[in-house]
Amino acid sequence: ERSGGNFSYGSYHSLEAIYHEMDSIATDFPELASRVKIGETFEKRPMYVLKFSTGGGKKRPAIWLNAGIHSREWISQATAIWTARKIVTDYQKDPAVTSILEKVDIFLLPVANPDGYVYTQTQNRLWRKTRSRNPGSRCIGVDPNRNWNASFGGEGASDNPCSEVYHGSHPNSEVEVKSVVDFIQNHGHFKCFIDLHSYSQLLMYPYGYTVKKAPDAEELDDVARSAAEALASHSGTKYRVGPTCTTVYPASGSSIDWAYDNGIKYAFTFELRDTGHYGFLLPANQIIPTAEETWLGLKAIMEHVRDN
Ligand code: ING
Ligand code: ZN
Repeated sequence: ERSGGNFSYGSYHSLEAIYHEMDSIATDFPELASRVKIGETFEKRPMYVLKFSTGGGKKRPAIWLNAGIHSREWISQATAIWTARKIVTDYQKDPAVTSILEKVDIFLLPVANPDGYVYTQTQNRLWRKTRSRNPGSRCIGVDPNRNWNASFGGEGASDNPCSEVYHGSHPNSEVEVKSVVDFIQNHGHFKCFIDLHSYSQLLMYPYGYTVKKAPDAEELDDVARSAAEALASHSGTKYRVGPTCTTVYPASGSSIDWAYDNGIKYAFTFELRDTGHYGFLLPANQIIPTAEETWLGLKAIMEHVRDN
């Protein structure tokens, strides 16, 4: 079972500690979990995903769980690593987890923006973007949730490198985004992409780049509503549900719009706790309650993916 067991899930951790815990999970459950390097960041840090799979050779349909694309949204990375431990401990105990993993593989990227995450821990707690250099500007970084090839450069993104929503020089200019895109495209069987952000308590689906309804909007709305209901059943936390564009604001070049337009129908973004009292600075004593309730929402989505 657990070898180390000294990682405290109710605390925020350094990148190094999160990477070490990912390694421990893979070591504790070698037949279920493995740590895979998918690339390197601008500052040459490794990017690691945890792969959960019960199937041998043949490629199963897969679910991508993305977290921490915006570095300051610490509840996202913390929820993701808790979720990793939850998956391995509940496999063969929770029939839902067991049946999901009989049919699909899960890939979890807990820190999608490692350079930014380190920067929030050492220099500026509220840093959102990557840490890449922008030629011709003194400002640093690109918004990695405006950098995907989905109506790139459209509404809700900025061409000013000093903006918090700077889209970058071209789609996938950020190596952190490109690494995920390449991995997903090379794999070829992803049918679900979930991105964890904070804050606002929202569960959204495409589109962000247009007010046009996605072809699958009705199904996605149904799935999101049942996920939000499952989430609320834990302790009453209320989520609003809807398409990104009209639920928060227009935003082009986002991860879930790219996923959806590239054949990954079940594309969702969670905006986790809270609604603004603490905002990005959510106290650590809310990590486990947030992760527990979010897990119920994630499971509802993954069960739908399993069956469809
Ligand atoms: N919010 C998201 C952002 O990237 C979002 C909202 C979700 C936009 C999905 C586009 C697609 O701005 C936060 N808090 O980052
Ligand atoms: Zn975000």
